[in-house]
Amino acid sequence: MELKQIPKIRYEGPGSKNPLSFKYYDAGRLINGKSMREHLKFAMSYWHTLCADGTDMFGRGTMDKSFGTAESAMDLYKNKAHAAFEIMDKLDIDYFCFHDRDIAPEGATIGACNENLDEIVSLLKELMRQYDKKLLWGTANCFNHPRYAHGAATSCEADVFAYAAAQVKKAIDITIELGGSGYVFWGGREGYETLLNTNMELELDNMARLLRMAVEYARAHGFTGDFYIEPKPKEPTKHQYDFDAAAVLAFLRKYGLDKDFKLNIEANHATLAGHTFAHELRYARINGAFGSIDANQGDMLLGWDTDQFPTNVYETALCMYEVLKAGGFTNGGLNFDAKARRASMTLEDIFLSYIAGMDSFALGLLIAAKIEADGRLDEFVRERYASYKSGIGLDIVSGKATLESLSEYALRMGEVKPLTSGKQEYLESVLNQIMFGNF
Ligand code: XUL
Ligand code: CO
Repeated sequence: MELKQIPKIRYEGPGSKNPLSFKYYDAGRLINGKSMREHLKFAMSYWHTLCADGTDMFGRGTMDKSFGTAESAMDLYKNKAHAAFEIMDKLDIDYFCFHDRDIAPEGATIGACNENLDEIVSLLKELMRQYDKKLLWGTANCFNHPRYAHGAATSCEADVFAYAAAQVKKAIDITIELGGSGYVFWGGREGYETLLNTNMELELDNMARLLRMAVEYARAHGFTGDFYIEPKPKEPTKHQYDFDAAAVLAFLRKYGLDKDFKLNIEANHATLAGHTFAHELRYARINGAFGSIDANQGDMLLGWDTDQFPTNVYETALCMYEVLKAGGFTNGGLNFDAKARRASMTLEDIFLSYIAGMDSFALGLLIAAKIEADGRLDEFVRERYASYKSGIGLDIVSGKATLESLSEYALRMGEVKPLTSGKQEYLESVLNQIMFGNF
């Protein structure tokens, strides 16, 4: 099947058996007064959708991502650009995200890379206008090329740091040029394999230096969007510095960068760090750092970043619950940092995968709104901490209590036993009831 043969994907409802239709994602449907489109802010990842061809550690590509014939590398990337917008148009996805090296071929020098980028960026700008699409965020790929073997900002070689800085500058320029509402730093190879050869202190200081330079440059050149760090604990390096939301926030605070950065939370990165997706979102939210989401899922039986399209509705529901609690997205959105499996190799599979992901998030949103409307979970949590609303609890949270006053209070009390049940099983069954309702 060729791209032009794929129809526009439309909402047909849960009863439809047409694979090329949405069963739950109904863009205009209002949830709490806001359309599904506005709540979910779906974005297409350029790298997985237009570039990844199924290559893995044990085998070559299985997918044809050339999107037509091409005489030159530039023609190939122009084909990809046209295909990108046709895919977004057919899926009714409003946003996209890219790395500099996804959209244009590398040149022999950074100057040549930049020239290639300029040509493609003007094409993207035209296509964005024509199709009415927006850039959610841009980023620089400072991890693929062999020069980044020791990292980019954390490389032991200053020339590599300089090269990465040049790449980041250009990626910021094109993000601004295309009106992007965000700029992401995922720490590619910013980590280490062994402390035996690593000056961790210098590497972390340097990583902060590059981020500071990026913020200063972008703000001076009119970038008003959000900067994000995307935590990930491992892969490609054994120990990535941006391990998880907590580690990233501590890093940002140490270097005084916390006002400039929010977090881009990825589901599969959360689980690699030994957390749930919702944990990372909650951690970001309560620290005022919730920014954007890389929507995907991992495989609990595999220990790496499988970047699967999200279909686990428990996960999408608890994710959207956090998004609703955060008051929704501002500059961020739901970027499908996800790829079809190597054996799902047809062009149609791209669409089936996105439909699966978008429908799973539409369900997640519907369920999250139901959880809020039902109120039992919120009420349970409120009640669970009710002891802090009055008496000694209120003294503790208001700052009135001291170690001495609490000691006097405890001496008067005698033995203390827990009075309340955590009721985990009950709450899980409430969630099931909300999710599945009547059959
Ligand atoms: C890698 C990953 C990246 C970032 C952008 O695991 O998630 O694609 O999202 O660099
Ligand atoms: Co990602």
